[in-house]
Amino acid sequence: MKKGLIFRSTGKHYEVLIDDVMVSCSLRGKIRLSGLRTTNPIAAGDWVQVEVAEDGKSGNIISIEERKNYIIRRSVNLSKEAQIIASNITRAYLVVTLTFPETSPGFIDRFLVSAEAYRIPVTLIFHKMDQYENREAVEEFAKMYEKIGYQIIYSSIESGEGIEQLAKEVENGVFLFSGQSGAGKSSLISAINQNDDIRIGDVSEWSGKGQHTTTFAELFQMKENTYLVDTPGIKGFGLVEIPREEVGHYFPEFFQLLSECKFSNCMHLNEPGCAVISAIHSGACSESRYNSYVSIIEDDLEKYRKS
Ligand SMILES: Nc1nc2c(ncn2[C@@H]2O[C@H](COP(=O)(O)OP(=O)(O)O)[C@@H](O)[C@H]2O)c(=O)[nH]1
Ligand SMILES: [Mg+2]
Ligand SMILES: [Zn+2]
Repeated sequence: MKKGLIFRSTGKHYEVLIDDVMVSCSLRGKIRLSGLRTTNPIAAGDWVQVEVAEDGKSGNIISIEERKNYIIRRSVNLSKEAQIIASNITRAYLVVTLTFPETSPGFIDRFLVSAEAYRIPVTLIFHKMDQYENREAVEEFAKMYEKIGYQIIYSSIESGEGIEQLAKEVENGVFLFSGQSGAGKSSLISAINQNDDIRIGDVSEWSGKGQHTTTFAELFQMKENTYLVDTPGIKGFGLVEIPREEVGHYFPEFFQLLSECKFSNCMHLNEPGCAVISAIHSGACSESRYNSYVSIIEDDLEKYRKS
């Protein structure tokens, strides 16, 4: 039995890095995971135990090691089925473009809640900075998140801004790049990756097997012990698994105020003496964050509960 790291999958086949060799694996039987209903039992970033065939080129995945964390999203509206995007993430980079294409605050906040729930640190990358005529507007929006405690990077492939910093930061770990389709995830990954051949393994053979690049996340090895995860463009980000009373815990600036609310179990909706609502009124907290909060509770979680 050998331990390996899942690089990519089509849902049926898995490319697993074992002792620096890419082995094409399949999954025999069912792998049971604690009550989690997912469309994919194994995701990029998972560590697995593999029984490797004698020729060393193929293998069977026997078991999966416990995940340190993962990013999950509801795969279809009104469905309880969820998709694990990637697991065992050291830091997530959320690539944000405010206009090309538009990334909505709701999308950003849902991603942040998801990451907070599993304690995955997030950096917001405000990308394609070369394209903005009004840089100040982007910075003003970004500073709202900086104030809450998220790291911010401004970047552009065109001007080179932020690229060197980003390349230096990704060191030792699995670094996820997420964001809306067309935001520039794949471009950023190739820009910071010094390896000429970032795809290890026989890609020509692999790419015939399905649309893995558009459906599933995939790992790239940047250097030893450093992996970058490219994710498929996602249009929406439905939340799962979070009890509605807990959503407020994953908005750090609201959670901080909870002890000042009149009720210790305040949901910050219409309770009297709510410190969060006062903070929204005084401008200390952002209204757009609050709108996302309410929409997650009233929209996502209601749909999830009813399904
Ligand atoms: N102007 C500009 N365009 C960029 C930048 N980065 C990426 N793009 C373009 O944005 C489009 C989408 O990029 P891609 O990396 O495929 O996005 P992904 O869907 O998030 O992987 C492509 O046409 C890129 O050339 C940038 O910094 N500035
Ligand atoms: Mg891409
Ligand atoms: Zn409150």
